[in-house]
Amino acid sequence: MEKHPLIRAYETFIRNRSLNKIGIIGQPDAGKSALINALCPSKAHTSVHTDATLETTAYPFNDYGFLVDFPGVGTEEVTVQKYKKIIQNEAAIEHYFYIFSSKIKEVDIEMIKYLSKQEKMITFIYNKVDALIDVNGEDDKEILMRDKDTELKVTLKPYIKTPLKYHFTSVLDDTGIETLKLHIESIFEEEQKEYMLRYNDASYLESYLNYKVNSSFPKLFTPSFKKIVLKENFKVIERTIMTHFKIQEDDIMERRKEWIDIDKFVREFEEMKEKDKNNGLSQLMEFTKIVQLIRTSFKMKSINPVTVAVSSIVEMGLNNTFPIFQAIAKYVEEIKQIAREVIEDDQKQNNNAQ
Ligand SMILES: Nc1nc2c(ncn2[C@@H]2O[C@H](COP(=O)(O)OP(=O)(O)OP(=O)(O)O)[C@@H](O)[C@H]2O)c(=O)[nH]1
Ligand SMILES: [Mg+2]
Repeated sequence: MEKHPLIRAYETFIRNRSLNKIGIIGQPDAGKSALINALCPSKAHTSVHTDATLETTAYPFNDYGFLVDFPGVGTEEVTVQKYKKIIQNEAAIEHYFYIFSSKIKEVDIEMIKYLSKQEKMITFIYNKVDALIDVNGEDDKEILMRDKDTELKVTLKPYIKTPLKYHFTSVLDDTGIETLKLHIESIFEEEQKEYMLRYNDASYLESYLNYKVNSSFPKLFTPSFKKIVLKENFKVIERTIMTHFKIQEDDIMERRKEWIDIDKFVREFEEMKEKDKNNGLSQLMEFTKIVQLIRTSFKMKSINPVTVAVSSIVEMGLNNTFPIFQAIAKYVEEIKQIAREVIEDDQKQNNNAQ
């Protein structure tokens, strides 16, 4: 069955808030980009030094996870200070792969200390293991790899609590690539669970719906709003709000068994006002009340856009606009409630399917 457009929009909202990225960081020329090429279906830029990676780029690993290519640590182009900024900008990345292909340097230690202080998880990878050769011509891979692990332990033990062990890889002869893929999949699987938790979390749903209410304001109070109000052409407003929330006619009919009408709300609020006539509002009072109503209904922090929108209407000499604004606010509330029900139904279905 085709997914409801509202459900798809909500999924994107949740996905954009998930942390399913792994940062690929490490020594210059260590083969970070080459590893990404070996792991991801799309291609990263590998270098012959001239096109070294200088910014971060995210490459999709699968449907819900990205590998992010970082520049090499300790080059003239990117200072350590600049590097820390790049990491700060990528605050959503919680997991880093630190790629080595030679001796551990001071800058590596500084960056690793920094990452660990930011509470990032780090996996240590030693790439180009095919080229691992001892200065004495010693060629026993097992011994050379053990020595590398020892260097890692001894150097980083003061700063890192997690077990210090390299994952050895070679892009050239495919060593360790498949197991690295499995490792990445297991990290993203955790993320997928997190995603489901967030998807079903009432507070995420609330913040999504509030965001929709909030962002509907500029769509409603456009220059043509005056004309619409003058002609009492409320169908246009209904359409705008429904489209904005991605609510379809069927959603309303199935859940309410009748059409929701701004027109009807206006009449209701007018009647209420009529009964209240004795404490008759002055035009200024009405203006203030409208501004207040819009601010609270649309959760507007700044009063400016509201006053601009409202004053242009009141300037038209339109008295008695308060019921119209009340009716629109009520309509937005109703559509928001239907959107909530559509998403909650999907959450229930997901839970039953599990
Ligand atoms: N022998 C060998 N060479 C490799 C391996 N992986 C990458 N290379 C080579 O190393 C060079 C650098 O690779 P890149 O992937 O550009 O390295 P990088 O870490 O992204 O480099 P920067 O972005 O400049 O920091 C290229 O010439 C690759 O072909 C490997 O496993 N073994
Ligand atoms: Mg690179």
